[in-house]
Amino acid sequence: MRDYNNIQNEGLSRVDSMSKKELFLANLEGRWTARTPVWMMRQAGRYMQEYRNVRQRHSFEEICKTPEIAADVTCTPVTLFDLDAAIIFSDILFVVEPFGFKLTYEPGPAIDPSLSSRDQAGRFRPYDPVDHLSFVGDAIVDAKRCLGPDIPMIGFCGAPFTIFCFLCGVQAARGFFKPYKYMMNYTEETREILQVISEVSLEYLKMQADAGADYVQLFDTFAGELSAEEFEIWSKPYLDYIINGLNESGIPSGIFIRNSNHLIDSISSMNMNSFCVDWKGDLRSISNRLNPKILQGNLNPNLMLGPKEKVIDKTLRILESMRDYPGYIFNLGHGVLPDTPPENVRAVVQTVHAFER
Ligand code: 1CP
Repeated sequence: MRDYNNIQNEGLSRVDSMSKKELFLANLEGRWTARTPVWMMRQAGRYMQEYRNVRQRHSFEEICKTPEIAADVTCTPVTLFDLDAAIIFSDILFVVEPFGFKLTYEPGPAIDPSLSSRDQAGRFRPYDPVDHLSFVGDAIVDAKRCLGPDIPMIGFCGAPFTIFCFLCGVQAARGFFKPYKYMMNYTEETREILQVISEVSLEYLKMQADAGADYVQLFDTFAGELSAEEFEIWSKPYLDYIINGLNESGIPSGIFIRNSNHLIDSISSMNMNSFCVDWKGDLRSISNRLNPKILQGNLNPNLMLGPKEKVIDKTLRILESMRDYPGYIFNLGHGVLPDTPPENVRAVVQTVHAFER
């Protein structure tokens, strides 16, 4: 058996002759490939010294809104760790600013004012993302220029329900009574708000695809707070709206939901290309329930805080369980944590690359 603890930069071409983009897109189409592509949610961030250096000179907002800097931060982990896809460096919450909400990062996001009264629903009018969020498209163009045509680029936005939670004042995944209070008391207004966010989000993702995103991911991080029945009311119709629009434009898409185990049946009936699974469920048994959906996931990001050997062991067990599955992209079950040793990120990538299916 190969010694996975001693892999020294084995070249990709040795394992598979497809380019990274071909490999990524083949899996998104549900094709089996000899090698598994790998990227990580929050692959650029505070766990990297290179990112912390940039953060000493610039605020988070400055990085995201200055295309050259955002592009540079996007490319650094891809080249440093040999990842198989880039995800544009940005955040899900910039969409709220054109609705007239003040957004600050400390470093977690805070939105002012919070959404709490019925009349605030009047603020939500569709706007053109090209007029307000073009810095994201420009960053994609710049990052593609630096990475070249063979690296797939991932665009993203927040799902309407998750954006709504932040608008109502959910912070650090606490305070879910706030969106419930608004939804239950101002049901019609909530529907209108979610619909406007959906329309803007669809245009925003199309803009990212026009700029060069090869795949777009919707982050519905907080949808797992909903019961399966509530998910059908407050999240799924709006995800469906966006996914159907993307499908009409031929843009490959995927969804991430944290704590999604109880939602798998609902998710099975949706039309996105891929589903990104959190770390709590067993990927293979979820794949049986979701078949033939393309899966991404699901290494527990908390394990990445431990010794490299344990990280490699769990990575190999996930890869083994998905060995014969057509359409699988390795990822974590949530974002890379700030305390993660970069060597562990490198070890995961090298282990996935060396694993012949
Ligand atoms: O420099 C800093 O300290 C800022 C920390 C930071 C970073 C690095 C924030 C603030 N956002 C980001 C980047 C980011 N956010 C990316 C970058 C691309 C990559 O993956 O490399 C992405 C995809 C996001 C998406 C995002 N932002 C989500 C969905 C994914 C997830 O993590 O669940 C969410 C929920 C946010 C909100 C947000 N922005 C920042 C923080 C710390 C948070 C989470 C706050 C919370 O959960 O309450």
